[in-house]
Amino acid sequence: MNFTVLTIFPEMFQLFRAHGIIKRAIERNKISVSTINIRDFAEGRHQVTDDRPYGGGCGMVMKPEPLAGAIRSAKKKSPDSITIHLTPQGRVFNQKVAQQFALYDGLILVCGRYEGIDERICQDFIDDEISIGDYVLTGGELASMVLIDAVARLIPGVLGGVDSAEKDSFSDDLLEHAQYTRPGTFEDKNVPEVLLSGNHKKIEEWKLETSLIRTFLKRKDLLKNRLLTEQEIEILKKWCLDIEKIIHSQPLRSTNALSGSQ
Ligand code: 4FL
Repeated sequence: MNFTVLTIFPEMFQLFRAHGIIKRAIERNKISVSTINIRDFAEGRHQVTDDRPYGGGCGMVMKPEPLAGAIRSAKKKSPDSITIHLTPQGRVFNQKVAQQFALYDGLILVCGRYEGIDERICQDFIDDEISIGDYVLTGGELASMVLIDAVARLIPGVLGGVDSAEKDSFSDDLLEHAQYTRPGTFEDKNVPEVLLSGNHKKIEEWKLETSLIRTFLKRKDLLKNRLLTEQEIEILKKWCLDIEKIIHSQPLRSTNALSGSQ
């Protein structure tokens, strides 16, 4: 996968490339992360990349000519890529979108600064618009790093383990189960006994149950979107029964509305 970033701040990507899994993936030729400086395609002694908006208003708009030059140059180098503009107006990025992008040969990521980019670029040069969330940044650079990071780890061979990416939160709409490491006791709190039992069937059941309960408590919206397995339905039914038992063990009280609240 070739990521080509179009930006007026290519230096921002140096640290991103230089660490961890992204660095290793580049070294192993699983991905490339290159930058094109939009300013290199700007004319004149000052190589200006922005200008005042037609119709007035505050802020500056990125000029179309340097962007067009930079996008054409990127497409020449990576012809089977799609061109994505990072913008708050795009569809919101998530794991599903990341999985779709991971299937392409290359992604050309256009990072806007100022108040945005000239509309004619959006219409004629951009294939897709992506937002990483409903907030405004000072530019698209951090958004494109988020996108690259999420997509890169889905490329075969980028992560260590064979199935590390498939087991993620979100890839099946369930949050990860709780995690523990040594020591067995930390500040008077113990690791759950089942994890020390060596009983792999029990451990897998515990992992599924903690995944479900965390998703239920923290992200009910994810559970509603999910086709539950039979085992998951059994776990949820068991909770229902446990809760009903608690309710039914309560002493009877009057149903008279007048005596209720006081
Ligand atoms: C891009 C915000 C993607 C959220 C300013 C320029 C942005 C953004 N997702 N803010 N680009």
